[in-house]
Amino acid sequence: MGTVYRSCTLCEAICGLEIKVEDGVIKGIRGDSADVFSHGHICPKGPELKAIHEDPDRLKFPLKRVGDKWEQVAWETAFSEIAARLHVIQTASGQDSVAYYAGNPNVHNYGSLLFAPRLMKAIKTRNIYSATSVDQLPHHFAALKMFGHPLLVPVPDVDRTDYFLILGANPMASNGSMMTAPDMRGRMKGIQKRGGKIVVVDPRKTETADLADEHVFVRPGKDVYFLLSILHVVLAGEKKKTSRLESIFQGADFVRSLVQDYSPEKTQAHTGISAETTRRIATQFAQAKSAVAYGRIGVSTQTFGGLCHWLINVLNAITGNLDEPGGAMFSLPAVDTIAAEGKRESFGSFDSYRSKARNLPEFGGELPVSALADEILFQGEGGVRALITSAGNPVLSTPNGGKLAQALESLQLMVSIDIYLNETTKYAHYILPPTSPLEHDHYDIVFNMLAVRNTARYSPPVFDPPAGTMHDWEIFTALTAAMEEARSGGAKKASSARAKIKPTDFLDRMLKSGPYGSNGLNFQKLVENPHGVDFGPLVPVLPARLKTIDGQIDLAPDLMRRDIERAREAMKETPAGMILIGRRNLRDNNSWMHNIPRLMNGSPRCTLFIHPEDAAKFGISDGHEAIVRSRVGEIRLPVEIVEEIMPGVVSIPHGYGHKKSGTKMSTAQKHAGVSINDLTDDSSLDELTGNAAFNGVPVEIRAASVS
Ligand SMILES: Nc1nc2c(c(=O)[nH]1)N[C@H]1C(S)=C(S)[C@@H](COP(=O)(O)OP(=O)(O)OC[C@H]3O[C@@H](n4cnc5c(=O)[nH]c(N)nc54)[C@H](O)[C@@H]3O)O[C@H]1N2
Ligand SMILES: Nc1nc2c(c(=O)[nH]1)N[C@H]1C(S)=C(S)[C@@H](COP(=O)(O)OP(=O)(O)OC[C@H]3O[C@@H](n4cnc5c(=O)[nH]c(N)nc54)[C@H](O)[C@@H]3O)O[C@H]1N2
Ligand code: SF4
Ligand SMILES: [Mo]
Repeated sequence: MGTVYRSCTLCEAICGLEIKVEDGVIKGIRGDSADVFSHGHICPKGPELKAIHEDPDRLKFPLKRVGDKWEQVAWETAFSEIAARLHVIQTASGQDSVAYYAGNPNVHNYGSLLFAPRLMKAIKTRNIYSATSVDQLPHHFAALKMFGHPLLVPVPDVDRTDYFLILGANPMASNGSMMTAPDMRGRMKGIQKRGGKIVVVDPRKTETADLADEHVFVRPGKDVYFLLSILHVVLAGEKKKTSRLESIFQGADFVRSLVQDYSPEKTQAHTGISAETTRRIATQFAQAKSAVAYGRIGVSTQTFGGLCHWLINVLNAITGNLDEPGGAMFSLPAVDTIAAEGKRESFGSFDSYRSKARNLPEFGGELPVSALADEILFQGEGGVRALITSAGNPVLSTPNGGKLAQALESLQLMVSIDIYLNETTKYAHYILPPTSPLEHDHYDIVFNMLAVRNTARYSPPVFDPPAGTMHDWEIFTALTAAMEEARSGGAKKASSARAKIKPTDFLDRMLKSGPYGSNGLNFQKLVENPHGVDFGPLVPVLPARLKTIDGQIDLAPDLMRRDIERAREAMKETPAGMILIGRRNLRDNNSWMHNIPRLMNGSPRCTLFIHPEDAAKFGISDGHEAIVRSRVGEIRLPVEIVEEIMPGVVSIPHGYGHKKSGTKMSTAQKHAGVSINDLTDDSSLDELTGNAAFNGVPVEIRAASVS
């Protein structure tokens, strides 16, 4: 019997786990009460790492599709065949004819993060995509333009704030995002115990809104006008405090004159939020001892995502809450990739090239994944002919997934690095399955960067990898070497070219050169502290940590100044009929955990939430099915009539639609549901950042005939 302490890699909360193992079998997984950050908190998904590990449907060896059959293939054969074909395709159709898509679990896997870039470099393509452009791209965009680095993303200091304004986030379901904070329920209760206040702005009265002091319905996609009006009131009234950083703010005059046009009286018809409510929230925010505005998926994945995150940062800054305790702060992570980059002219690129078919701008070396289907379908020079996916399920997770699925069928070669045969990987010619999450080690590079407290923790593997299996990072290394060999016409031997370096070698180096290295932090120190090392609450880090060339904070970047005109124009549009938004459930994890029986019991979750007034209007009764149609598609699903959704709005969770046959997962097949992304529109983007606009999709609803 042994006990392994490690952190959970399923979501951003990085909870500490205590895993009991006997004779090579997991006997129990529970929260690690000694974890310096999560103190024993977990959610129902954490213990299911055992079920993922033991899932008979999880792939264990490489597969090759021959006709419509899957055959087992040796790793070395797969690598050399793939590399040879990629080389032929690139020789015939150019380097950019090979595309790469990285899905969400990559950021929960430090081996992938450290070794995937080597493969990118070997492939030398501009057609790189990831889940970033269906998720948090607007945060990075605002961070780059305002603070000079895409990763300088402020996080709400929830443990000290007196006023927490939440827009479009539901941490009670998601466990927090771009805000690593295990036990958000406890932390939110802490705010209220201190006498603080929580206000939630959301078109649905969510589980988080239920916990808050106030919930305000907002029309989907109209937050930008609410934020402008909040700033209107704040800048016209008295503020409790001014910012310590005011002397390095640029563009404050632009903001001041801009928001004059957006009185709450003028925007209330657009937002659905009364002028009186907006005025009260603005005044409370400005008068609070400390306050922080925080926005997530609801305001990131909509047509004004970039503007929303810019205005949220501006609000925190001008009320004196940027880089101050209780406000929007920056982490100082033990592995500090931002500081490690040193000084140079520009961090992160934008619009240095564009996608071939859609002419959409690159950000940070990536193109918007909403463009991927069109780039594959593009027949001219520069079209995508081959695709590598890693830990991604874009058929279910990107807008107009049905169109993408069709496009995938036309690829000359598709390779998927994935643990399952699913709605996306079924189109691959080769599936390369890595080891299970419990068979490799981990250090959270990404989420410590977004954490509400500075801590560090190393996760050792629970099991040795079975013979003949490979970790994600080893697959990247092997593919990289195979590509180099194919390019050199065999002169450079793949096996000898393989790097001997392991993720832990990087980790030790990064910890030593990080902010706590001089105090003795290194890999060994983390191994000796299995429950983590605590460096305390967040500390002010500006202006030192800024990466802007002039050392200033730009409150009104040029691109935002220009994009605000788009929002102004949109005020003239007549409101559409019914509007579709998304939602998450605590027991889901995007598209890929529906094969876990214990997470799937209870009533079906892939349902349409509709307000009683609307249900009556469309003649839909509870338990019946509705047909939902958008510009791009139509789906049919069961209805739940609920008061918690705003009239005029309907909601469907994403990640379902497992009947897209050819997949193996038996439990997921039973709870198949339908895909909201057969309705979301690949042509509807945040035009500023290129991020997908999942929220605010115009739809038509009708009752399905009862059979
Ligand atoms: N309508 C709508 N669509 C959305 C969203 C929404 O709110 N609404 N949210 C968006 C967001 S925020 C995100 S992040 C994306 C997610 O988009 P994706 O990342 O494309 O989708 P996931 O469902 O996370 O798929 C993860 C894949 O990784 C595989 N996998 C799991 N663990 C590992 C591993 O350790 N190694 C490897 N190699 N593979 C692994 C799984 O089998 C699965 O195929 O979805 C987006 N889509
Ligand atoms: N259980 C579970 N946890 C997860 C995931 C999961 O799939 N399941 N996915 C993980 C991932 S990849 C991510 S990125 C995070 C996301 O973390 P969150 O952003 O906290 O997740 P959501 O529950 O999608 O919350 C988005 C909220 O925005 C609201 N909303 C929709 N449209 C609008 C709008 O126009 N304006 C406003 N103000 N609100 C709007 C929705 O009603 C919803 O309540 O969750 C992570 N954690
Ligand atoms: S909250 Fe997230 S990190 Fe914590 S146990 Fe649940 S899935 Fe894992
Ligand atoms: Mo995400």
